[in-house]
Amino acid sequence: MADQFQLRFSPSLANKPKPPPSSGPEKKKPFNPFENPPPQLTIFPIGPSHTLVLNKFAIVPEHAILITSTFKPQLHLLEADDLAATYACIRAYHDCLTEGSEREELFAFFNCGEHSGASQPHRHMQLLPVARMRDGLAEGGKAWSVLANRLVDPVADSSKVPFATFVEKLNEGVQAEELHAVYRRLYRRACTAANVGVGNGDEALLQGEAKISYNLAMTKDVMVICPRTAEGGAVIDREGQEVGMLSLNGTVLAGTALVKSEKEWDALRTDPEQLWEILGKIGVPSGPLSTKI
Ligand code: B4P
Repeated sequence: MADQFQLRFSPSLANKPKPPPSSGPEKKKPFNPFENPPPQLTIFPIGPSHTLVLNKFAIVPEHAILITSTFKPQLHLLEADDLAATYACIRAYHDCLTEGSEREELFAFFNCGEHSGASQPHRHMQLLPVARMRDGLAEGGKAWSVLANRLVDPVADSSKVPFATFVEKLNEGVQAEELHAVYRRLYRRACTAANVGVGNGDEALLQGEAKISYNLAMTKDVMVICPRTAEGGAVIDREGQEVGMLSLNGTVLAGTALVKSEKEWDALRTDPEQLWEILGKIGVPSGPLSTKI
């Protein structure tokens, strides 16, 4: 299974501009890149409530972001229209078949909460073309496939990961209300696994801010939720020195991880087991609760 995990190296991200620390008496409101996205990055509106924009710091080409057209908190539970707009993008990408081309898939992910890899508070879903995630892999990326899709088969070796995931299949043409019902079921099971908010009744669990950190992934065929308890873990080189931190966001549910320094890259490539150990620390241990439907 470890060989089906994809490790990416993006040194340029280490130099990505960071917002200035917000200290001192005149605390400035942090910049929100999704409040008024520039026209060069704006693709088009998706329904009345969402807008598709390009990611300014994309790791793979065509990395798009689906933002709410007016501010909504990233930390709040998703609504039916968030999921419907995401599914509409996934479907449209799949159905758009030009002559001589093959059908292509989108991988959608959402980071929610302090341990999930999230940084922007304005609600947004991220969309990655699966074909672009294969670019550059050996033999056209035949050995790698999207982890979220593999998780529906609980007995397959390729579905085994050291953190709990909750997954349901999606019917073709699934509508907004059904997507929302699937999301709420998966979220409730993730809360149970994380032992958080359970016993307070659905009313408290399914309103307002999420009670857990989690990543959500969606493809044409599945929705997955992974409860998160840590953003990542330290990377250690052969001499036993800590050379950096591996941080994982929702792309972990595609079966990928990203490093930003050569030392981290070398340490993880020479010792792939270490990647597995870090993955074992980011969520709830996989076990009987982590069953699939
Ligand atoms: P968040 O949910 O808030 O956080 P994130 O994905 O972890 O992004 P962040 O920017 O914190 O992470 P990192 O440097 O590690 O998403 C915010 C999104 O908005 C990000 O996609 C960000 O790039 C984008 N954004 C920020 N400012 C913007 C602006 N002014 N205009 C438009 N978009 C803006 O990672 C950088 C990127 O690499 C992220 O997109 C991340 O999703 C991606 N990535 C990480 N692991 C990956 C992997 N294994 N494969 C492919 N891509 C990967």
